[in-house]
Amino acid sequence: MERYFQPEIECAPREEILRIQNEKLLKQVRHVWDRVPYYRKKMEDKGVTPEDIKSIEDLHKLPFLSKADLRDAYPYGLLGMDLKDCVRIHSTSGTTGKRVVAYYTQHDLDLWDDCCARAITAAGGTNEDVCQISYGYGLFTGGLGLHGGSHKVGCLTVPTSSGSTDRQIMFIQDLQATILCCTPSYAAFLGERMKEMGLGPDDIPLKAGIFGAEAWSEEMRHDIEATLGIKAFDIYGLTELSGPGVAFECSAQQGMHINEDHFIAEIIDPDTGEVLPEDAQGELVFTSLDKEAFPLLRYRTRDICQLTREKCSCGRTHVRMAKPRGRSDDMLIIRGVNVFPSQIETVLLNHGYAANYQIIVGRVNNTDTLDVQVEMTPEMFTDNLGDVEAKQHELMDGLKAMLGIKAKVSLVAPKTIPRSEGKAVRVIDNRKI
Ligand code: DLL
Repeated sequence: MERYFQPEIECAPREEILRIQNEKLLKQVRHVWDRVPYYRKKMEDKGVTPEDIKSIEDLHKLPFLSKADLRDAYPYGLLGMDLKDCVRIHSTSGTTGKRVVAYYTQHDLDLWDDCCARAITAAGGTNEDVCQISYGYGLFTGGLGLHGGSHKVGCLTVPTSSGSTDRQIMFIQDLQATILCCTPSYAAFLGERMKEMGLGPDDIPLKAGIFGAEAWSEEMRHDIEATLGIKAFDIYGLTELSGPGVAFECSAQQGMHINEDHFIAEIIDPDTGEVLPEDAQGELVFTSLDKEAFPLLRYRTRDICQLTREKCSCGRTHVRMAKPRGRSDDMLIIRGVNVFPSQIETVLLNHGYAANYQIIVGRVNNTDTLDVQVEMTPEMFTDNLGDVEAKQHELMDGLKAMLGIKAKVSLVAPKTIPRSEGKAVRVIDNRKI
């Protein structure tokens, strides 16, 4: 039986969702106009005032906000409240530039917790569950976000944070954890470590996992589900919009429901900014509807995906987003061809490899090179050079068919590629150095 945390809103008729969105949008725009001079100036430059925004039909009139704006306005430039009314900050890791800092009032935290509670409930969580949070705690939003949601659901919350893998497994067993929250790459690593310890899915009580914060393929989902003996649910979010829980998967596992009473989603052409039909593939843009401290209108996520409004068997009525295939900034352009790391992952997992790989991009004589280092699993490990070469050629053919360009494949021994406790580092682009 499908469970909902807030059924009246999660399953509300479309007209009701639209009514809520229209009402909240007007207030949010007014709040930003009154309290955020940085964005007000953008509106003025575009010749738009709050009076021009009468419903979500007028959304397209508002200017976009980009990560560059957030960096520009760092640290306080986009604050929508007095600092004395804020109670928390979180921050992105800043791997692709200066950190972005997000602010929260108590009201913002409360709504964020609701979003995460919806996700945990959709994964089957109740107050009977023991929920182990193995996302990093701290400035990263994963740990404290799911933590707040778990409290709201009434789960017994185990705040292990990431790392100390053997201890994580001990807690899962000793405390009888039924729900695990972490990045998919860390879930895969936990499974790998369990195997080494001689533990199988029947040795642990887990029944569900809530995995997100990075792109992961369907093939990886199947692997994790089999190794841990669970149903694995995807969860999406970004620091700028609060953190995890902007969208989450239900039992249908056919895309993630976007919490439309808190966020409006649009799909745009990343090159021209033109609004595309929702079911077209493009860049996801979000407008927050009820944030106080860090309201963002038309924020460009750089995540590439598409939306569907097809009826979902779970009964929820909120629009669903497909798994993002990665950020537009993750997309590699190799010899003029667009390559997403997730495409490479799909080929590797389809050929029986685990998601332990690294993509190394370089440039030799003005030509891009693509080298995929893939770990052999312990079962397939061999030092017979002929066998290794045959396996490499098989993968090279698979990659050529998927990407349309040639990649070099180097098979390496098990456990030589570094494991990640948080978001995995898949790409090393030496062209940028
Ligand atoms: O990763 C928030 C989060 C924590 C989401 C825990 C889910 C679970 P950031 O560090 O700001 O926030 O990174 C946000 O990560 O724009 C996407 O590119 C990517 N991302 C997040 N969730 C998914 C997902 C957190 N389920 C950026 N699938 C986003 C694919 C994801 N990519």
